[in-house]
Amino acid sequence: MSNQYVPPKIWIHNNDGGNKWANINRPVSGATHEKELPVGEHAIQLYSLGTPNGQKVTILLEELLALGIKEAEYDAYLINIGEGDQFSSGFVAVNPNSKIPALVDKTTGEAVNVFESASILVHLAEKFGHFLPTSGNARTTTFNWLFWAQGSAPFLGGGFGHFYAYADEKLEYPINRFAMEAKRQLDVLDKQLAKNTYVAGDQITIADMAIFPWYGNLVLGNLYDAAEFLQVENYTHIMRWANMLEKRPGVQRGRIINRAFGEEWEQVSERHSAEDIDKALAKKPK
Ligand SMILES: N[C@@H](CCC(=O)N[C@@H](CS)C(=O)NCC(=O)O)C(=O)O
Repeated sequence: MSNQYVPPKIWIHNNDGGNKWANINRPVSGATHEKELPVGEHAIQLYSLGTPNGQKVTILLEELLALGIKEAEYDAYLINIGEGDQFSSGFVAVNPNSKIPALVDKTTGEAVNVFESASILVHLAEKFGHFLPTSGNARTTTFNWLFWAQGSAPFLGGGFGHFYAYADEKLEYPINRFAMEAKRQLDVLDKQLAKNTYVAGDQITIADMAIFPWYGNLVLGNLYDAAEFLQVENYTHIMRWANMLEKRPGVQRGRIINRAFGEEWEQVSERHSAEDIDKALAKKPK
């Protein structure tokens, strides 16, 4: 017990310890530097990164485009959070919370800033009239699972993923605590998917698009290299659902946009037209 951390009376920010994130995050909000955001030709401008939270939005946009909705065309610009792009004056003006994804929608003429991934999903689903039931139990169920994802995934990402995969020092207490919570969440989702084809029933909704990038990627082995550690193959209903979603062209396209990591072929750092993704997919190894 002698080397145990004893919190000081007053917490002081110290950015010389920890991993790369220690130098980026600060205990205050706001811009660190002046820089405008780039603006493309479409009415929808997305500023994001291909992390699970970013993938939610690009999967929805690509699913909308797959339905033939041309008004969902968009420009997607890379916000490299490892380089501090989320703290530029331009990004902070769109999202004062300095986290991707953020979107500017000018489809109605007047620009509206949209941030928080679930808010973006609801905004786009309502605007285009797809993937969110308009009334009744199906709408409430979709919201139940959408909000479940928003409340649960930070324990998987910021909790389990941070301590298991990112923290330099592997600490037993937080890894145990968050592995237990991650498995509990997987069990909750598995039971829901045992009774339903998609998360909120027999139709795909924005709840699937919010949950797949975290829990689908986790069981498919695309997140934290934790498939064995968490014994994800035991969640057979999530496996079935994740494999089904992974085959959708909208998901395959959406998951590689604004990537600054992963395989070289999948790094579509910016997206301005369907061609940007087509070119990357053509390079995908068979
Ligand atoms: N609740 C937010 C979470 C977004 C979020 O955590 N984004 C991360 C990347 S996945 C981020 O931008 N981190 C940058 C930082 O913390 O400085 C949402 O759903 O949009």
